[in-house]
Amino acid sequence: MELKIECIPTGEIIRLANQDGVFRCSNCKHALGSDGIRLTMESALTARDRVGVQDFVLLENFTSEAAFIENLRKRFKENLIYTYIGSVLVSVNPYKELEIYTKPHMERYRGVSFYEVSPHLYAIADNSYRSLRTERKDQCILISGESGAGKTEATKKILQYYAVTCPVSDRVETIKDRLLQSNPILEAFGNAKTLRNDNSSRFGKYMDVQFDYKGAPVGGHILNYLLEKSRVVHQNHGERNFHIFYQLLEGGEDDLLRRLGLDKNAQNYQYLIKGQCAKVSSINDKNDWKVVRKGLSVISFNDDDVESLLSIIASVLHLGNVQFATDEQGNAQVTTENQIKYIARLLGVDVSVLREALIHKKIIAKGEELNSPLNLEQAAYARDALAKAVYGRTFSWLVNKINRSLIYKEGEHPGWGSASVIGLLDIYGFEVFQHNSFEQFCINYCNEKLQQLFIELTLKSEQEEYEAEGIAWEPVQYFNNKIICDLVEEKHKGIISVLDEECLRPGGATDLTFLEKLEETVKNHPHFITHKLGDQKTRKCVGRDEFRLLHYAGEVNYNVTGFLDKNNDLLFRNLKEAMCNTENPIINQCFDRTELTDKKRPETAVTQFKNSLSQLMEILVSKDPSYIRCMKPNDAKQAGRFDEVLIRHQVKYLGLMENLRVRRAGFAYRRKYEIFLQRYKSLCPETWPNWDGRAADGVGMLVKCLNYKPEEFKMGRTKIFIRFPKTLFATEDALEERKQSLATSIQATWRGFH
Ligand code: AD9
Ligand code: MG
Repeated sequence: MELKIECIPTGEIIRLANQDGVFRCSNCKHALGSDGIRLTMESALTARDRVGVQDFVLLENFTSEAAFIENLRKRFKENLIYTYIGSVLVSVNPYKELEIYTKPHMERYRGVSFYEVSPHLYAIADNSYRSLRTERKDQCILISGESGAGKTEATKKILQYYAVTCPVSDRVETIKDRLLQSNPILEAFGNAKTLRNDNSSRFGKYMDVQFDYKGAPVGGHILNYLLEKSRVVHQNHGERNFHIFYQLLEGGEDDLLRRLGLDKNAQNYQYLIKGQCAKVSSINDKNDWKVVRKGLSVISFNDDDVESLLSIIASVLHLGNVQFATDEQGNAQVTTENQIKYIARLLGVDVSVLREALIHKKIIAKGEELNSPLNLEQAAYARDALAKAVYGRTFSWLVNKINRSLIYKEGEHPGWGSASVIGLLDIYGFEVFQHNSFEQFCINYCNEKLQQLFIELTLKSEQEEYEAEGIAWEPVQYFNNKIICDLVEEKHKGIISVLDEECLRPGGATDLTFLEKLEETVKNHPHFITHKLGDQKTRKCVGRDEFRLLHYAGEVNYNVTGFLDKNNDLLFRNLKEAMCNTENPIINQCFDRTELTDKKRPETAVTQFKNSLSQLMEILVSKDPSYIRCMKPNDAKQAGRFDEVLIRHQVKYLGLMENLRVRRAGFAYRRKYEIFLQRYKSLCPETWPNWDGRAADGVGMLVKCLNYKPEEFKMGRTKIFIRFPKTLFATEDALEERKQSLATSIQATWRGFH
């Protein structure tokens, strides 16, 4: 005999098994009545006053933002960080380790219907996996939220869930390891401490996990988006460069550091001290270094690969220390010869070629090559451009190398057809700093696109469900942020077009002329403001070298300084030539000779980004999406602090109220007939203990028994739709009473055994 009892506060089902006359929990094996189990009949639905509702659609006052936030707060205080809006998971970063990611937890969610267990990442992960298996349709999980909200952590936890719960074979073990190990490597090279997050992703990542017909993970592929390269040469106060630099200095063996010409003190490297915070209390660079080294070996890096890779990282540090002085003619000369020697050796290029390339610019005039000397400022620019190019291209190379180690070879095993995939999107969140530049512009534009996709797809799927169930759809009003996406990306008229045009314009184009052009082109746009455009009050808040965008997520002032340079992303020709003649095998693959002969101007950074985003959107719409909306509870990265103002802001910009409104447009609650019947069948003599007929008819019986009024519900093709939460709660309370009497009888039985 097995009994199911729900526990507080999670509403999870404990299975009680009768073993030798004693009722024991089938999870922890404790006997009923002992410390391990509290026999309580309170379920998450009935404990709603204390722990809130686990699905926002069950809020009585669903249009009230205050009620929404109160529900989040109640749950957060009880460490219940996950809540649904229908099938969308809302997550609040707890900033502390919770005991909810253990193997038993994973097991609890495996193959279990979405609503039978409390809200969790694993429920989303499992649901996608089951849809993939049963419907054979590719899935994707879109994780969004602002910087520090928990997107990367969520992605990793989902990956771990698949690694633990999916079927295995020998090859799968290796792939699983590689999928998991790719994370710390990419984080080392692509994450950094920012003011918002100590482990902030400075690149976007979309990862496909491929599953074979048995449901085992057999391969993967990563797409990376726009790495914030400027961080290599500059960091704002309180921020760091990419983790790998500090890891190498802290963790690198003496021998290795000697070969790379490095010492352990981060203070000795110009590129590491701009933000004045080399040490971060929450980060253990030494340990992380070990993890990265292990990871590299798992994704089939041999010793030579590692040496080449670290040589590049070291060369960047040396580049930062290269200095120049002017000669009598005012031309730049290298004054740090030692550094140049190291860099040349580490990058496998000729010393004199490198030295000359750093202080000259090759111009081709009337078919003749001229080597024109650079001044101090230009030389420093060339040096930084080289550092960024070398680092940025190495990062892309690394992603490729990981991808090669994750390739799923069709036909490698007999019976394996083409794999189906679950895509995980973890991209930099919306961010606003005191000073926002080109990078924030790109990041926030990307979030704008994702928000648009979210709105379109959730609305669409809601509408489709109504249609599929044969229930009339009532249109909902919502804010569509397409207007802002257009402002940024529209051909000829959008900000990107204007920026590109200024970048191409020969002579005289500066960041400020870009701003002027922008004012001419997009004036009168309701979401665009400068110190000349917009109403009196707002204008004052925008500097002369700034423009303000009214994003769906909030207002951001962008300073145009550096926009042209960053968008052009120029590397002088002689430096490219020097790099093409390298003996470092990685650099060799990063710089291609065709770049030197190609007459076509390379695409600007923002256009490349725009194109890759539009490809990403195509990938995403071709799959069945699930959503995780992450929030951060405070700006201090502290556990237990729920800052209502901050939360309200995120609720607004994540469009959660809008989302809830769409979801609640007609009906608060809907369930498959089978599930509804299973849960409530004990409340009707006709359906209890077993119903032999169609589930829909059983539910028909049940609602008659429960006295549902016609306006309270509708019967769809496969689901019952209930209009008001109070109807459901009344049913739930009835069930509670019924269980209480059942509990009394169990306890009587239990006492009988003692
Ligand atoms: V960014 O846009 O890349 O700057 P993310 O990715 O949204 O940002 P991240 O996942 O890195 O944020 O989370 C930030 C920090 O919050 C982590 O380093 C953890 O310390 C903390 N965190 C996030 N989620 C959890 C969690 N589920 N449990 C415990 C968490 N701590
Ligand atoms: Mg992240």
